[in-house]
Amino acid sequence: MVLNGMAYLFIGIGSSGTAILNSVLEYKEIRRDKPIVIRLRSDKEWNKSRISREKGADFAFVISELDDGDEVSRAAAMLSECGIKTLFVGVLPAMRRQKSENLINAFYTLEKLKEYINSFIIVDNQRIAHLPNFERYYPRYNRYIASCIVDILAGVRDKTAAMNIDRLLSIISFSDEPGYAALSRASELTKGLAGYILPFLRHKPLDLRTLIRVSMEKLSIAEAPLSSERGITFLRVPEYYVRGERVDKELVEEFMLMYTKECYLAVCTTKRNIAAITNLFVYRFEQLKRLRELRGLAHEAI
Ligand SMILES: Nc1nc2c(ncn2[C@@H]2O[C@H](COP(=O)(O)OP(=O)(O)OP(=O)(O)O)[C@@H](O)[C@H]2O)c(=O)[nH]1
Ligand SMILES: [Mg+2]
Repeated sequence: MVLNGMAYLFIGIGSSGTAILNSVLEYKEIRRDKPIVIRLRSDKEWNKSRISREKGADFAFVISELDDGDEVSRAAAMLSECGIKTLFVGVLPAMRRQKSENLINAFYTLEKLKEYINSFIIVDNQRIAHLPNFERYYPRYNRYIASCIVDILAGVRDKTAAMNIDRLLSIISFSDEPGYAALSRASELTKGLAGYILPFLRHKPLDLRTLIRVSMEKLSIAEAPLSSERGITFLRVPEYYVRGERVDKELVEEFMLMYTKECYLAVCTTKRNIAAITNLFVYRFEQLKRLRELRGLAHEAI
């Protein structure tokens, strides 16, 4: 179970949670961690004993639907009973072509989970709802979210990145209310095609400004304000840049402070010729129109 010194559970709930989890598991670096994988599908196979046996886990990564809160509430209660820290990703239904019952349930699920969880990473399907037949884009959206999760885990795993699970969880939650976080990511090749064929060609200089700007266009919450309470940036680059001190951390911080009041940076390496920036922007409930809208629907229905 412990391979890179990090033992964790991966729990996917509902067809969205399971699909995103499967996309994450396509990455070899994740499979190498040998996480314990539990999929709770709509057939409601409940695997209580399995969670309770995993007391040695450093943390659990739960990716779940929110439309139907029973399963996820039980999982969260069980994890909290076992004292396992939980990093939670919840899929918010789009407004379009969804029964209002599902939207209202999503609000109540978030409320119910507050008892056990104090930070939510939100994957908002409304973000892709403008596309024709947007359901067809789920696989691509899932892969995008998976790439964010993989890079966050890389930052948590890397001992030199100054980020670990406790620090991450505390940054994304507030003392007086849960934090609601959006994901965003942008990447670029650090070598052109010629660099692949001729491996001795050097990596290009990093264009961190462009990476940050592009990533800001891809927040996982619809209509999220461009200014958040806190932000964590995970920067993943080939070792060449880290070794030669070619990463301008101050520039990243300066740029991030345009979008967030407090910012944290974790730099780690990748074996691929890719530079990627993954951000977690943390908001309070009232700052997010999408959450206020769901609450409005829930209150109207009473
Ligand atoms: N992002 C994303 N959303 C999905 C995916 N599959 C379903 N959804 C949507 O996510 C929300 C959460 O629902 P889920 O319970 O995961 O999916 P579901 O279609 O209700 O399926 P079951 O409950 O498992 O029968 C719903 O609004 C679904 O339309 C997916 O692969 N990716
Ligand atoms: Mg469902």
